[in-house]
Order: sequence, then C-alpha cells, then structure tokens
Amino acid sequence: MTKTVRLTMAQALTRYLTRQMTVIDDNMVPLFGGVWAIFGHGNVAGIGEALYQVREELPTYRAHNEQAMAHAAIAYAKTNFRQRMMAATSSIGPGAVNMVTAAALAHVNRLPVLLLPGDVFANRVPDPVLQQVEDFGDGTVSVNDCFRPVSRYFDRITRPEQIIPALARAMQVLTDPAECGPVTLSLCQDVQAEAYDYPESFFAERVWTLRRPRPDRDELAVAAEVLKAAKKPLIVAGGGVLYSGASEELDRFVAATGIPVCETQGGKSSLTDEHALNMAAVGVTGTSAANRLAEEADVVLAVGTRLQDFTTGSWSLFKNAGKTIIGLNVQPFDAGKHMALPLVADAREGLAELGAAVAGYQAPVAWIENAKAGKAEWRKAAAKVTAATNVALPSDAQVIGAVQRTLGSDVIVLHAAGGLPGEMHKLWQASGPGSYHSEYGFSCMGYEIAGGLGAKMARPDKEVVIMIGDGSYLMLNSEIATSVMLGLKLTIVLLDNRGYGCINRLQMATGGANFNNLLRDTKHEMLPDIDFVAHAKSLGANAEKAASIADLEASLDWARKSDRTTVVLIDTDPLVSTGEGGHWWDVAVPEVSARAEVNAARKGYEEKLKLQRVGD
Ligand SMILES: Cc1ncc(C[n+]2csc(CCOP(=O)(O)OP(=O)(O)O)c2C)c(N)n1
Ligand SMILES: [Mg+2]
Repeated sequence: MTKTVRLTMAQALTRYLTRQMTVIDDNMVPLFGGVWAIFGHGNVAGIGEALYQVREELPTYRAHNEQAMAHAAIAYAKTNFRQRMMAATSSIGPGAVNMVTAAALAHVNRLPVLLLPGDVFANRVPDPVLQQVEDFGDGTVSVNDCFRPVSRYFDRITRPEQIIPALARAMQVLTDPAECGPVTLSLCQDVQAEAYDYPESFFAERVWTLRRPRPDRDELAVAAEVLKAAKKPLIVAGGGVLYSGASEELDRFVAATGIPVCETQGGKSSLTDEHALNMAAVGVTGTSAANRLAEEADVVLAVGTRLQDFTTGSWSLFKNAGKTIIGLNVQPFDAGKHMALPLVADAREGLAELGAAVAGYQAPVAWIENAKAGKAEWRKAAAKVTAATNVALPSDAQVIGAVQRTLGSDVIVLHAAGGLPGEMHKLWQASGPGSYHSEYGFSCMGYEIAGGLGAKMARPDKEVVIMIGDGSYLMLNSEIATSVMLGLKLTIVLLDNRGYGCINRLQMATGGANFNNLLRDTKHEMLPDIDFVAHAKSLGANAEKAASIADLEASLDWARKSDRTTVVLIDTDPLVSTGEGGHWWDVAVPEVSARAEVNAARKGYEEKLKLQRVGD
C-alpha cells in the first residue's frame, strides 16, 4: 500500500518546496532560497500556517509591496544565473494583481519565479468574498486569470490533489533553460486549508541540475560551414551566455577564432570590459566599436539573445545585405528569429562543439585589427564623457564615472529604467560574469531597489550598487525599509533630474513639446522640492546629498564603509545624454501634426524607416 501523509494542500506545497535541491559549486543547496509573503485573508490561514511549519528550512520574508517582493525574487534568480529561485505569495484581489507586472517582467526576461497568489473559494459558497471580481458571464473567472498571458505555466488549484501534477509541471518549467519563466499556481483559499492523504513519495528529495542540450548534428554542420567562410564575423553575446555559465567557453572560442564579441544588456559582463576583443555594448545603446562591426558583419553568431529592438537597432543595424545570422539558442523560438540558421543548444555546449567544428578557422587579421582600433577609439570617447568635472549639474555619464572610480567594478551594479540603462550599457566597465545586472527586457520602473535586495540575498558577499533615477525611486522604494530590517546593505545612487528625463528627451527628439515629463513641464500649483535624503532616512537608511562630482566620490566612499543601506543623492542635468555611440531606435512619429517640429521629425523618421530590414 502507498504510504501517505495527511496534510493540507498548502502544507503539502511548502513541504514539497523544501525537498527541491540543486548543486552549486559542488554543494547541495535548496533550490528555493525562500518565500516572499504579504498575507491577507486569501493566504494567511492556509499558506501562512504552512510556511510557519517549514520556516527553518524555507525562510519567509515579509515585504511592503507585492510587486516589489516578486521583483526581489526575480532578481535573486537572475543573480543566481537561474540556478536558484524564490517563491512569492499574496492574498487575493489587489495583492495578487500587484504581482502581475512582476510576472510580466519575469516572462520577458525568461527568469524563474514561483508565484502563489491566493484565489477565491473553489466551493463558491461565501461568494462574493471581499476583493472578489464578479464576472456576469463566466463563473470560473477571477482576477488571477490576468496571470495567464504572463505566466509560462498557469494553474488554478481547485482540489488538493491537483497540486501533485501542478508542482511537477511547475518544476519542469522553472528549471528548463528553454521554457524558463514565471509559474503561477493560483491557490483557492478553501483548498489551501483542505487536507488530503498525499503519497510520501511526493516529498522525496529531488536534485535539479542544469540541462544542457547539445546541438543537432546537421544544424551544427551547416553553422560551421557558414562560419568558416566568414570574412567579417561578429558574436553577439546575450543573457543566455551568463545563464549557461558559458563565459570561459566564449573566451576560448574567441581566443581560437579571433572573432570580436559585442554584448546585449542581458549579456553584458559575459566577457570583462578589459578583454581586447570585447567591443562591449551593441545596438541602440551600443558603443561605436560594436556598432561599426555590426553594420558590416557578414556572419553574426547570436548566442543566447532574444534579438530585441535595442540589440538590432529596430532591425536596421545589421546592414550587410548578404549577412547570415546563426542563432545559437536553447530556445528554438529565439534561435530562428530573423531567418537565422538555428543552432538549438545550450550556449556553453554549442560554443564548444561549434569551436571544434570550425577548428583552424581564424577571422581575417584586418577585421580583428579594425575591431581593436575601434575599441581603443571608443575607450577614449568613454573616458572623456565619464571624466571628473566640477560642472554644477553633471550628466548621468559623469556620475557613472564617479561610481566606477570610487567603487570599482568588483560590485554588482544594477539598474532597470530611465536614462541610466543606456548610459550604463555604453559606459560601465564590467568585471566578471554577473557583475552587471540590467533589467532591460521589461525596463520596469520600480524594479531597482527591490531587485537590488534580491541580488544582495543571492550574493551577500558582494557590494550591490543600485543606479536609479528620481522617477523610478518615487515609483517603488519601500523595500529600502526591508533591506534595513534584514541587514542587507544596498548602496543606492539616486540621480535626481527632477522628472522623467529620458522620456522628455525622446519627446523632444520626436518633435514633441516639453510636456508632462519633467516636473516643471507638468500641470502644477507648486513644484515639489522633494527631500530624498529625509525620505530615505525615514525608512531607516543612511542618506546624504552630494553637491558635486568630487563630493559624490566622498559620499560613495562613506557609503561603502556604511553598515546599512545608504542612499547617495546627486542633482543631474535632465537634458544631457551621451551622444557618442548609439543607434537609431524605432519610435513611431505622428504622420500628421499641427506642430512643425513633429512634421520635421516625421520626415527624418521616414528616412530611417528605409534602412529597416523587412523580411529577413
Ligand atoms: C513602470 C513603468 N512605467 C513607465 C515607464 C516608461 N518610462 C521609461 S523611463 C521613464 C522615466 C524614468 O524616470 P527616472 O527614473 O527619473 O529616470 P530618467 O529618465 O530621469 O533618467 C518612464 C516614465 C517604464 N519604463 N516603466
Ligand atoms: Mg529622472
């Protein structure tokens, strides 16, 4: 007879999570680093009680905002290169829906997170319960259906035994490199508390290790043939390089072939910035060194990248009409984009086998020398815009220079939205893999501070430096208090340009009037003089405002020595961004307008559209 144990569905779920293990650096560790939770009537009695039972093996962390706690969970997984992850549980209704944005963020970025929102009663007896949306035409709908399009796997648990197949499927998705993304198990409140005789075998320890699919023999042969004939080859390294732990293999591949590399936002730090053949950032926020090569490349080996518009310059950067893209990706959907020759494989294994298949091939010397010269030129340009200065309102680039000079590269630097991602992509000199954490798939304002907290939980030994604008800071900053409570120190560099600087610049570039972005251009009775230092201090952080770049360097030094989360604030110029490098980005300009500036911008836009490749 099957041995069983009588547990509630919630108890079975939490016990199951404690039994999922992984191996990091030869050490067996729990796959789930913990559970973020904000309780309400939809989860406090069920999941809440069950989490209490396992609190020693699976710690529960309390946050201040459900979106933020899911951000922290997602950043934890990203910092762990998807090898470890967290869960997040909310009540029903608003608590649940607060996590939908974070689910979308994880979905876009292909990051694992287990979302456990409470749901309405499966038995429907007390309906409508507090916070329940009533659909007049569909009795099965709840707000949690909003998770469906932004989850890689969604399930609603309406009977306690359903959790058995649902968790099996959840684990497949969370740990599969190709399918990886958010999983939502929507937990009906009454079912969380319902008991069932679960087979003991369900709770057997399970060790999850990274699956590394090898390339198909035929796809490999075709890719090798194409690459061996390349005169101007270029590698685009995406986030998949980092998630596969393929940096060393990439380094070997580059050393053997001499092929220059450029990096997407997700792939930055695949190679160190010091690497002679790392042209660094590519695309809309790319270096001149990378983009020059991208324009000419005849074979583009795209490794572990989604080829989003910031990488491809809205599909106008790779100009060589005869070019071939080889899509080395673990996910066939990505491998075949833009008519690429697919090479479906794990990045590390794929590079190793492709390297062997093209053994003896070397990129032409002139192409390599051209790349190195471009890099040297870019370094000079970057040094100029990041140099120390005593201007009254520094640029983002000058702040980046100060942070880099003071804190060095051996930190985890993290950003997500505003003008900073572009500047950081171009200018930050990344050290080893994972030292640069950019959430630029969803570019979600409000990711930064909560994300930094998740990164610090994953790597408590590292200084986590968050680069954030005033807009993002004001959108979601409450987890500063959580970081103080947990003793997880963050260094937050807050660039106050008094508004949505990058969107104001985009508005101007598309012919728009300065409208509704910078605070001064909004409907207002009086302009707020926001005291960010007082705000940060009220949440328990240390905080200080720097009056100049020199002052900022002193403040950063103080922040480094601080034992708790520290906010360092500086006023910056909202109108300046780095002109060097970069590439056109497709933002649709109105075809007709009463504004002459818009009509002029439209003309320029139509010229650019001609460069956009259609059909390949
Ligand atoms: C949640 C969310 N809402 C809106 C946007 C669109 N958006 C991108 S950047 C930005 C302004 C960010 O302001 P701030 O953080 O101050 O950075 P700055 O542009 O001034 O550098 C906006 C509104 C977004 N990315 N995320
Ligand atoms: Mg701003």
